[in-house]
Amino acid sequence: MKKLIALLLVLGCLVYAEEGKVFNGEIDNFEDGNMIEAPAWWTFGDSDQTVVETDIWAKDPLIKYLGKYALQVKGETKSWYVGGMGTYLGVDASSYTHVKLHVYGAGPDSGKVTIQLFEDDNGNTTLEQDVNNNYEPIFDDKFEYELKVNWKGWKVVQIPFTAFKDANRKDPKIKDSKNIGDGLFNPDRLNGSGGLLHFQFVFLANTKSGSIDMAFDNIRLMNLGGVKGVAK
Ligand SMILES: [Ca+2]
Ligand SMILES: [Ca+2]
Ligand SMILES: [Ca+2]
Ligand SMILES: [Ca+2]
Repeated sequence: MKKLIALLLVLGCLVYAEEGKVFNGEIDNFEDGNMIEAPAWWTFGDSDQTVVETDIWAKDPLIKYLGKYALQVKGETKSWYVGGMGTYLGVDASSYTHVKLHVYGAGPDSGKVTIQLFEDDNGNTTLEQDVNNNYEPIFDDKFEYELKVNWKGWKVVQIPFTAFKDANRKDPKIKDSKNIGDGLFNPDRLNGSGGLLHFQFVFLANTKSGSIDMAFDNIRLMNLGGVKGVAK
């Protein structure tokens, strides 16, 4: 009996360790003052991401929602693409309907951010990526939404999952293109699926040769009612 209890305790701890903390929709508010833990973000390209103190925006009406820190993103390009950042989630996002975040723009030419959601379709909690093809997914869906940041100051942005488009599906106009993933936005953790695996930003300039100047805070998933996410 003692052995059985000990075994159950060990199993309980293993399950707890694997589950980690319960996902409540929050992705990052940068209040730990960094972007390398809780969650750890990876970066790519030439965009410059810096966690900054929010007092530089003290006069902004939304300052009270920003806490002490937010993430500033700047950069330059000669060919549209500047860079990006992403993080691993591995969560069941099926009870949420929107991506919600605070976005700072520096005016009409702040740039564009493509928000990417990668979810697991072959039930292995991993996003298999093709290192020879721009790290594109091999088996799992990639959904995208492009946000043009053309305002000045902080703003709340709410994007319904239904506005995201399947970015890796067969396009008859593109030779050799094929359907990757199951074409459904199904970020649940059923049948071994890791659910919503990666959350990623890709930054682009408005003009071929140009710069970006924006900031982000309070990045999260929300359930705002309406249609639950089935993007097409
Ligand atoms: Ca913050
Ligand atoms: Ca996978
Ligand atoms: Ca797809
Ligand atoms: Ca899918």
